[in-house]
Amino acid sequence: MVALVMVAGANHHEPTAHAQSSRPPNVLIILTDDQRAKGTMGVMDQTRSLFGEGGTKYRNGIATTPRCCPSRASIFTGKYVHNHDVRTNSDTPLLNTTETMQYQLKQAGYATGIVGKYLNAWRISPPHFDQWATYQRTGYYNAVFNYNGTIVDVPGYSTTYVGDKAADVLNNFESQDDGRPWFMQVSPFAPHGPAIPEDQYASSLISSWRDNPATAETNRRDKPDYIRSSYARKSKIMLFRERQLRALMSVDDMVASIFTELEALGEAGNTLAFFVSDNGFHWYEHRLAGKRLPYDDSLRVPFYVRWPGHVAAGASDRRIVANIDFAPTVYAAAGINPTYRPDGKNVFTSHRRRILTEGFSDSKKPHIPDWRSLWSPGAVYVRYPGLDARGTEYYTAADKWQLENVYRDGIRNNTPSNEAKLERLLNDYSSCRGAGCP
Ligand SMILES: [Ca+2]
Ligand SMILES: [Ca+2]
Ligand SMILES: [Ca+2]
Repeated sequence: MVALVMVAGANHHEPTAHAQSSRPPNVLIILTDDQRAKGTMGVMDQTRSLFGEGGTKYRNGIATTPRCCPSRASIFTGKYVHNHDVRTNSDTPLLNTTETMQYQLKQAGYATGIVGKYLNAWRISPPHFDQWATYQRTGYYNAVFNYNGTIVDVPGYSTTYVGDKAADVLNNFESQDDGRPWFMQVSPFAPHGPAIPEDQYASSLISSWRDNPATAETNRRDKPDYIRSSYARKSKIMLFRERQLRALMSVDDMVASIFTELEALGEAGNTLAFFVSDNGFHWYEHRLAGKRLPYDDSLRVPFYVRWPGHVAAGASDRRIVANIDFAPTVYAAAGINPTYRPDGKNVFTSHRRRILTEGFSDSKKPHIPDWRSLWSPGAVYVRYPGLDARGTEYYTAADKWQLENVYRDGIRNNTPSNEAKLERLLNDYSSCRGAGCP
């Protein structure tokens, strides 16, 4: 294995001697559940200090399919959903677990661990992990875990338990063989609904909500029928927002505790660490609550990368990056040639103009149809394979709140060549594989 030297984004600097001679890095992915990008990091001072000041913040981080298991399978594999086949939360048996980071890194000599959520509805021990403490039953208090094969009732707060077990697994790896690199995913259930805060944060002050143009959108006649017929109760979402933010306060403590442990073990320096969420969440934007939709509040996730000496500290990067990029980035950093071809790209070297996002219907919310979209910051083209063309959406770069779908009068009537080009790209990308993917 060889360590590559890479420098992210705006703050270009020369690689250090340490970087050039370093061993393959440990890899840590901290993955939250249903944490949207907008308005959630403000309660996470410690995480922003570690990852924002200590690493690079990607402002255009995307979940290519904004839903739990499809997105988590994309993180493990580096593939789009149309190539790993986990389209819904019940499709997890379809995952080929040898085409995952845990399998490929383990084969290359890494110790592998996972603490927290693996894949919903998965009730056996997670394959290709040496150590684990995974939710057998999710929840905030009184969750049930599978800790290295033993079922454990956890009456206390589960986010805290996840942090404690992450420290235990790290200590086990380091005491067994300090020279062996490890891969670990830490994935608390928070701030997924019901987002019950830890007792100490149950009445913590939350900054007051400020409406944005998308939450104030009253005219939705431009949008497809399934959107126009969906309504959320604003008062209910506002209370849920407060619970989510309070639940994130404990995640912030958990992140800090893991880095305290890494420092104590002397491992904080050569650890390539990511902080990300599996999907976004609407807080009343377009009068909607929840995820799974082709709009920015579903797609955008917090996205930070930290690797001292390799990744610029305190930098902000506007390139488009996504859940499918973790595996390719990790393989490059560890100097591993995987036995399969991921669809994503190395975040340190890629320069996309746009990305494919895709949603898949299922019986749980049958009113949400299949969709495919070309996404770039502000300009979005959405097609619904099962709906006629009247459902198509196009939002221009000038309409960053996605308030006025101009497909009918903007694209279709005025710029037919542009529409043909978008349609051709979307068709190509919807079945892309490996290097052919955007
Ligand atoms: Ca989720
Ligand atoms: Ca070590
Ligand atoms: Ca509108």
